[in-house]
Amino acid sequence: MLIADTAGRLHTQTHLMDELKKVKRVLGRLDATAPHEVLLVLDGTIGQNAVAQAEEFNRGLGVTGLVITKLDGTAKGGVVLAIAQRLRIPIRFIGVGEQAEDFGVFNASEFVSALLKSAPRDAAA
Ligand SMILES: Nc1nc2c(ncn2[C@@H]2O[C@H](COP(=O)(O)OP(=O)(O)OP(=O)(O)O)[C@@H](O)[C@H]2O)c(=O)[nH]1
Ligand SMILES: [Mg+2]
Repeated sequence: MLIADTAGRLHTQTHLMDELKKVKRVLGRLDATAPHEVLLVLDGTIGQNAVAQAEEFNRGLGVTGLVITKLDGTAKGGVVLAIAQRLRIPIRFIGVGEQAEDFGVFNASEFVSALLKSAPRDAAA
């Protein structure tokens, strides 16, 4: 198995986006079915901006899965819901801390339970 981990970039950096497209093209030349997965890693702390970024990367590269990191230390876990609704790209992995055990396969029902448990109680209730 080959994992090609690229350096981070913004979708507005045209030359770096072209570089990514080239990586994909070259892999496709070696094996017409490659790459078998194109994962986009998004920082969960950027909130709704993550949706816009994912849309742009998807347009240019055809993203097949998402990894959302830094869901610890942020109340913006709701971005996961926006991504699921708007993009329809599966979330494969999430990160909730800096240790290896804080990284794992995304489980939608576990995530929703945790999100509801951590939601602040309605002050009027
Ligand atoms: N709190 C927290 N920190 C994280 C999480 N994921 C990554 N980090 C930290 O964020 C920093 C950057 O992580 P990297 O894995 O180097 O990020 P990257 O996207 O590969 O960065 P580049 O390759 O430079 O583009 C490190 O200090 C990580 O420990 C997470 O889920 N939670
Ligand atoms: Mg890196």
